[in-house]
Formats: sequence, C-alpha cells, structure tokens
Amino acid sequence: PFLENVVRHPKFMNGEYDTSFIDTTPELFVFPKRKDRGTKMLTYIGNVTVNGFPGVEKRKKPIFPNPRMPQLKGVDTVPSGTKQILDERGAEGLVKWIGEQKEVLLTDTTFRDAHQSLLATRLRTHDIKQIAEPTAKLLPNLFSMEMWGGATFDVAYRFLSEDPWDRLLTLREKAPNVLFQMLLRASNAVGYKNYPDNLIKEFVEKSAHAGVDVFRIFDSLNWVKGMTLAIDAVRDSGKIAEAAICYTGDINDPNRTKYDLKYYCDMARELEQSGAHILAIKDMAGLLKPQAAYRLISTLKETIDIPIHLHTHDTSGNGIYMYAKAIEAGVDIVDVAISSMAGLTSQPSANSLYYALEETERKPDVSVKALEQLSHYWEDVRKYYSDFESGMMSPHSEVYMHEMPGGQYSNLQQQAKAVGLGARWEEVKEMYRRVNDMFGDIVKVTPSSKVVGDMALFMVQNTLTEEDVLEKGESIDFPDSVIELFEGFLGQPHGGFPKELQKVILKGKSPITVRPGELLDDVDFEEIRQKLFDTLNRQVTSHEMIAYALYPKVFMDYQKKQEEYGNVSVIDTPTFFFGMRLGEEIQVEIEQGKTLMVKLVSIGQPQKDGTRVVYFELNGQPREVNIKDES
Ligand code: 3PY
Ligand code: ZN
Repeated sequence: PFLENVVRHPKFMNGEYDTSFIDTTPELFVFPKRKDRGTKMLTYIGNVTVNGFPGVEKRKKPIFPNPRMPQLKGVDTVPSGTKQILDERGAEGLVKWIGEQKEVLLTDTTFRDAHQSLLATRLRTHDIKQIAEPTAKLLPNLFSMEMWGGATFDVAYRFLSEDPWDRLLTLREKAPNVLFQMLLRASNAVGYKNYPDNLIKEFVEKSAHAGVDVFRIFDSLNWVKGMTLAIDAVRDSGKIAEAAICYTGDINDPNRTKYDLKYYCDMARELEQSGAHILAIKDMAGLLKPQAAYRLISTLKETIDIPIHLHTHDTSGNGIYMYAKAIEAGVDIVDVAISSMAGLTSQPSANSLYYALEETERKPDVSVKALEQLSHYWEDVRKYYSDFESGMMSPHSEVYMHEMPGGQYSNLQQQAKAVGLGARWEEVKEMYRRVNDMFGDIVKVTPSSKVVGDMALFMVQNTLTEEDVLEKGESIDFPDSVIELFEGFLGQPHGGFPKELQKVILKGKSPITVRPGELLDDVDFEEIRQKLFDTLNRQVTSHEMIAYALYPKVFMDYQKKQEEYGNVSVIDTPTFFFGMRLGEEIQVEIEQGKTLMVKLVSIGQPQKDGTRVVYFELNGQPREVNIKDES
C-alpha cells in the first residue's frame, strides 16, 4: 500500500520525483485488479436485462438487423480535406479559402445537433465511431462535421456512461480530414450557467488540443460582452472562432421591431470587430423565413467581410426553401444532416438540398450517392433509439408562434410530463410564448430557453397569469433559474430586463450588470487534482479535471458507474439499452483485437434479499452475477 500511495501521488506522477526505477523494475508495479473487466460487463448486462434502462420502455430486446454499411470500393485512403487546409494555411488561410469557393459549403450535424434535436442527444459513440471513417472517406469535401459540444458533453457522462473526450479523440483518429466543429455556449461552456474565466480558457485550450477546429460560440442572450473571452481563447489556440448571432423574432414583421435588420447588422459588425473568423446565424428554433433569409444574408454580405455560416432547424418544414434563398443571397456555409437524421426539429436534409440546388452554380460538391448510403446506415441505427423520439410526426409551423428551439421541444415535453402536465402540452407551448413576451421578448436558446420553459411550466402548474405574477409576486416562490436570469447571472438581454417584473422576482435583491465571470473566483485546478486523487485513489487527467469543474456530481456519478460496470461504451447499443435475450450470444470488443463472447444462459428466480442470479457464459466458461431486481 505504501508503494501504491507513493506511485499514485501527484508529485510522483508529475515527474517531480526520480522515477527511473519504474523502467528498471516493472514487476513492482503490477497491482491486482479488484473486479475484472468481464465481471463488470456482465454486471451491466445482467442489470439492464433484469431492470431495463432509464427512459427506455422495458420490453424484450427487439431483433434489429445489422445496420447497412456504405460500400467503400475504390476509396482506400481518407482523402485530404478542410482540416489539412487549416493545418497548412492557418485560420486566416482557411477563411480566405472559404471566400474562394463558388459552391455552397456544408456542415454535417448528424453527430451532434441532429440527434440532440431528434433523439434527446442519446447517440452513443459506438454507433458514431463505426460510420466516422466511411463518412470521412465518402464526404471529404464537407466544410465540417459538427460532432461535439452543446448537450452532448453532459449527456455522455450522465446518461450514456461514456467519456465525451474519448469520443472526440476516437473520432479524430477515424476522420482526420474534415474540420471538427463544436457548439460552445460562450461563458456557459457546455453547461447551463456562467463559469469562471480560467475554466472557459482551459476548456477551449484542451478541446482544441484534443481535436476541435471550429468553435461556434454563442451567448444565450446575444450579449457580445459575454462572448469575447471565448472568442479570444479560441483565437489563442489557433483554431477557428465562429461567433454566432442567435436569430429570433422576424425581421420582415413590422410588428416585431425589437430584433430588426439593423439589430443583426450591428451585432455582426461587433462580432467581426471582436475577432470572429466566421459569422454564424444560429436560427435555433427555425424562425428565419425564406424571404427574410434572403434579405438578412444579402444585407449581411454587404455589411461584413468574414464568411457567413447559416444554421437552422426544419421544424416548420420550410428549411430547404429558406436555405435556397440564403444560398441565392450568398451565404457561404449551411448546416445539414444526413437525410434519415434530418428534418423536423433537426437540420434540413443534405440529400434534399443537393437536389434542390442541382442545376444551380452553387450546387454543393458532394456525392449524393454517398449521402444516400450514409442515410441507410442512420435509418437502421435510429431504430435503436426509438424510445427517445419526440413523437413529432410532421412539420410544425406553429413554431413561428411559440419560438421554441428544436433542441428544447422534446425536453420540455418530457419535463411537462414529469410534473403532471403532459395532457396540457398545448397550454405549455402557448405559455412559453407568453413568458417570452413578459420577459421583454428575449433570445431563447440554451440556457435562456430553459428559464422560459421553467417559468412556463411553473405558471401553468400554478394557474398564474402575467397579471398575477406582477400583483402577487411578493408571495410567489419563483423557480431558481428565473431568479438567476433576472439577477444577471446569464448576462444582459438586449434592451435590459423589464424593470417592474425584475423587482418583483428579485424581491429587493439587487441585480448585477457586469459580466458574471468578473465576479467568479478562478477554479483551483490543483485543489481539484488533489481532491480527485484522494477520492478516486488515482491520478486524473486534465480532461477529467475540467469535467469535474463543470459538472462535479455528474462526473462523480459517472466514476461510480465506471467502478461498477467498467467501460460500457464498448457494448453494442441494443444490448446497452435492452440487455440480452435468453440464449442469445453477443461479441464485445473490449479493446482493439480483444473480443469477449457473452451468452445469456438463464435468469434465476428472485431470492429473499431481492436479488437474482444471472447465469452467463463468458468465452465458453460459466459465470454468474448477482443482480438486485428493482421491480
Ligand atoms: C445547445 O446549446 O445545445 C443548442 O443546441 C442550442 O441551440
Ligand atoms: Zn441547433
């Protein structure tokens, strides 16, 4: 134990002690493992077989055919792409290259926003990993793959029990040719609140180092002051700072004057001056209509010199037509998803856009055959995740009324169900819009959208009207997120907060008007290193320290699961969600070249202590695990 403590001590690991004896006497450093990998994995599979997976209706594992994989005949190596342009010519060189392209460039969001918006962010690395290299080979001319950030970071740890950094590193190996893009919520990083400045800088630096090339940075209130620190951090890392304006309202509606064309042009200029390499128009709810898109993009093209990247959600069904107008107006890059992961609350379909532009000079340089093949893969894989579908079956043009972001729709619906308002969903949507208007018509995107959602649920649940809130506010316990918003902890909205409402909500507390980061103490990474060393009894990586600093509880819960189940990301998705059928045999590649054969033999009756013995064969040898039956 003494030796174990010494070798695991941070100072030792940092190389501050003489470590040459490790190389000369390796046998001293072989420690017995507590529970072997096979047993941990059988414990996971046994548990999910007996108890099911949270959020997945408990049923016998369906039979899924193997996903159709694309044919890669004739494509032996991964062709070079935009990643090589960035590496060779730097950020400025890449921006210049974008300006020289006649065709519209495409970002494929399938690995991030598409599943965040359709499948509650549940896509597992296992399924992305298998198609990453074929995608890199078949779509080498993509501008970028959006594959990280937004909600994927915490969902990976929280619900999938996998490490998002591993996803990034693994995909980077498989797809070395196309720029990797992430969504960064500026000072909220990949969380729901403002974090200390040094954490944002560290997060950006380490993500850049691990493989992110393009950082789409947005502030949930379009507050430029909240974005500049992240823009600077990205520029310092040598990567692409794509600063986003979140689009809300309707520039062509004479009754919606708060967010007019001038508002967007002014903000675009400000972001350009703040060092953005690319401007993104982030139409997170899909409110940008075709004629407005033409007007917005053509005016912005005259206003700024940097390239423009357009993002939308196809909730209304107008996505392709809107893109066609924006492309006509000169937009440089648009966000699309592979067809079977596109449409509705996701991005418009890459495949459809290809045909829509077929005889125009801006037709994207992609193989539609490749898109169709990739679509087959996703069509098959998507079936594993059916329990996470929102149930939206057709375009919802009512999005122009409620203005809810594509990524929020199914989440808020779940939240409504959880508090017993499932049957009053229509009312919740309407209240969402009323709360927006009461809050002074604010930008609604993570996390400000969550605050509007929380308040809408709260008001429907307590049968409150806008008048009630103002008149009886003294005696109302508002949701914490609402108080924090009005305190200024998410930044400042355009035009300020409605003063009377702010007073009622804050009940005498005074709000802040400075950047929240100015008031937050730096994260002490050395302290985190020690604390994690003490609790986990091992040295941790910088990625783990960042994850802990962002999400302490989520990260520690994930560690506990690791201890119990090992690395579950290697298990195929049907088994991960449904466990195994009696008599079924599966293969699990636990590391490259090392495969375990697992057979479920039988499940014992519940015992007095509430456990069942689950009998497996592991590589032909009988094995049993005790599983607590939670039913
Ligand atoms: C996110 O912040 O995760 C979003 O996708 C916002 O649109
Ligand atoms: Zn989006």
